[in-house]
Amino acid sequence: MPVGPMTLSQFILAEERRHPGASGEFTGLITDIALACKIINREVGRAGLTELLGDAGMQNVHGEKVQKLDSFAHDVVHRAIAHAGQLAVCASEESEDIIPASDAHLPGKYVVNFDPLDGSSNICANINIGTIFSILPRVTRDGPRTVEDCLQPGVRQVAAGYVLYGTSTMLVYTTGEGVHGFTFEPSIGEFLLSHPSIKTPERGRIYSVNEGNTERWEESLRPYIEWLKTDDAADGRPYSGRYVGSLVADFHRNLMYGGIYMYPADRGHPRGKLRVLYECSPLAFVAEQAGGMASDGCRRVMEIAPASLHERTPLFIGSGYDVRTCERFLAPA
Ligand code: P6P
Repeated sequence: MPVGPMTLSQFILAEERRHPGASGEFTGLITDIALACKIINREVGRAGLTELLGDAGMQNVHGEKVQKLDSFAHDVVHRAIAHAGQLAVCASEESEDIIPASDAHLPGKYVVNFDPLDGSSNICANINIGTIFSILPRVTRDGPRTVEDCLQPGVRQVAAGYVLYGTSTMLVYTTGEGVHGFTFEPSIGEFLLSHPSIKTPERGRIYSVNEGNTERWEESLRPYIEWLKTDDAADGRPYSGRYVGSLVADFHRNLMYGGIYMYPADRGHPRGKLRVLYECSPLAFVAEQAGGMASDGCRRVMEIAPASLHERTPLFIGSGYDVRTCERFLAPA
């Protein structure tokens, strides 16, 4: 009887065994994040039925006010990662400040920056949304955990990834040794290895950007977008425009097919819209590990050390050829 594909837990344990010094704390943390995403997946899949859209204004069985899906997802992830001692401190898109691990046990050695439910405004249209996570080592020694533990450049990440809630729910992550995709099998409640060693095409034929903002962009971006749309069959252009408006969905499609996702600075978003710590850095780690690139227009996103938790950056991410070409158009003449 074939055993079937490897589960996420089996894969992570096999990875742990390849690192003799591993304490198992990291394994526990990734497993806890996956558990949280299974719970979020269940609620996202039934949101239209259980009034989780917006503030339902009703109480659940515990007498608690039923929360918006974003804060629900935040609570689920925080509860899952903060319970067992691997966590020192975390930061969330849903929390203004850092959330130190409780003093109930010795603080762990890991930091988690996460976006509990990115693109949740799309849930009412049944469009794919996602959870994004970034895991880093604690930098403060003993004593209180501080915001410095969270404010680290992407090159310091020990792991990063996302869960895409959609037609099938997938967990995609990297620890710096390639990118691996797991598809959720609800009948057994497990993420199963379905996409080992994901590599993104060196060049794609898809570009993803909100062209409704064209008039607000810096001048140098428009020639690049026009270049992408020029009919030059010998060079594989025009590219196809694909923009879901849900970062994880757009990123994952381009990761698999090749292409470039852009959220540039514009008059409405002078530093871009997407946040460094829990959107751009983790996806940049995945993109680079899959053979792609992630730039703010002129430098690696992974080298950005944000000065504040919710700092934003312009983001150009995807196939190496496409990101490099975009940078050439954006470079000062
Ligand atoms: P716009 C969702 O709000 C989000 O953060 C990303 O998921 C998405 O890619 C982007 O914003 C869409 O922004 O301004 O194009 O609607």
